[in-house]
Amino acid sequence: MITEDNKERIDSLISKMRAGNQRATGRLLTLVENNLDAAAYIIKKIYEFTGNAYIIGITGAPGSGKSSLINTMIEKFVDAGKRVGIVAVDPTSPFSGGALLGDRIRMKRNFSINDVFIRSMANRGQLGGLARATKDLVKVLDAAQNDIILIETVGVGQSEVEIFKSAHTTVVIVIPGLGDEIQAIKAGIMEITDIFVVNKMDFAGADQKVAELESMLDLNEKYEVSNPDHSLIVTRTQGWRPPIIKTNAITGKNIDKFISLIEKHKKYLIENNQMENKLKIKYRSEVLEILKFRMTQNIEALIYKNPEINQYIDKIIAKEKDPYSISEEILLKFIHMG
Ligand SMILES: Nc1nc2c(ncn2[C@@H]2O[C@H](COP(=O)(O)OP(=O)(O)OP(=O)(O)O)[C@@H](O)[C@H]2O)c(=O)[nH]1
Ligand SMILES: [Mg+2]
Repeated sequence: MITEDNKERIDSLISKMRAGNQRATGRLLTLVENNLDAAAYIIKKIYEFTGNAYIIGITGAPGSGKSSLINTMIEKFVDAGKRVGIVAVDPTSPFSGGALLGDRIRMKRNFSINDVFIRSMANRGQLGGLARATKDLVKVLDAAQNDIILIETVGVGQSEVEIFKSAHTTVVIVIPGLGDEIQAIKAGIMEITDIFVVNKMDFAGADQKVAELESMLDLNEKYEVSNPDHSLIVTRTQGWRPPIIKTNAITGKNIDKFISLIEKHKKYLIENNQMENKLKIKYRSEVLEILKFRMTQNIEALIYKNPEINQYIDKIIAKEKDPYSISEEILLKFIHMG
């Protein structure tokens, strides 16, 4: 629940954010990340202002150079007169020790706070899930009039797939060496990638990595998704063969080419009327997630807080009824799906 006072405070933060105040944006992001009631209130208020940013998801194994690549991308975008927002999702992997990714996006230049806004998320325990929080943060940055939003995540697990449903272009970074890595994540990779980056091209084996990826793409003839409307897991673009680009995120080599691939992909989405498809996939799953979360909350409240439930549980203990029958009775009596 949010009080009227808090609503007023949030309304004023939204006005300030819309006028370009980045501190207000930061406070709204914190609310959206940590407080589900506030998130619902804020998203309802700002939704009409979203839909203008171009959203780019970037993933890859720990240490593959995601933050470094983002760093060079920021420079290019800012030089082109764009405002850039970044959401970095921190891995819980014990190898990373829980450090904040945002801190590791070492800026080579000092950008004006008006041009670049970075938010890192330190844990995966957000209410309603990590993907929910990430997607809502992206909406706030979108309404804050950023032209480009970059999302950094690690790996290609379920949360990442969910997050990348929000992205227009999804970039997967691999590095030379580690031949088995592609084998292991092949399935997940094929379902989300729009562009492959072979970063650390200065390392031995970059061309071999490109060849490996090309042959993986050759094997996968199906760039078509059979039923995109109902797709739960596939976020990549239909009919689009993901291009592969070698980069050096430190020297900036090939970054211009990489960015023009993103532009090419964007053009493809627009020319093939796939923007709307993306939105369908995105919002169907967002609504599903919100409903699942709300229903779970309601059911938990029923089971743990409603004393009437005791008599049902007692019947199970007394062996009068089994848990399945009791669940069906509870469903009929208390839960109205209509
Ligand atoms: N030689 C070389 N080193 C690179 C390149 N790109 C990144 N690095 C280095 O690789 C290390 C990891 O880079 P990050 O950008 O932090 O990688 P990341 O994928 O963001 O890492 P996590 O956020 O920890 O998963 C750093 O020491 C970078 O300087 C590259 O193209 N060539
Ligand atoms: Mg990083």
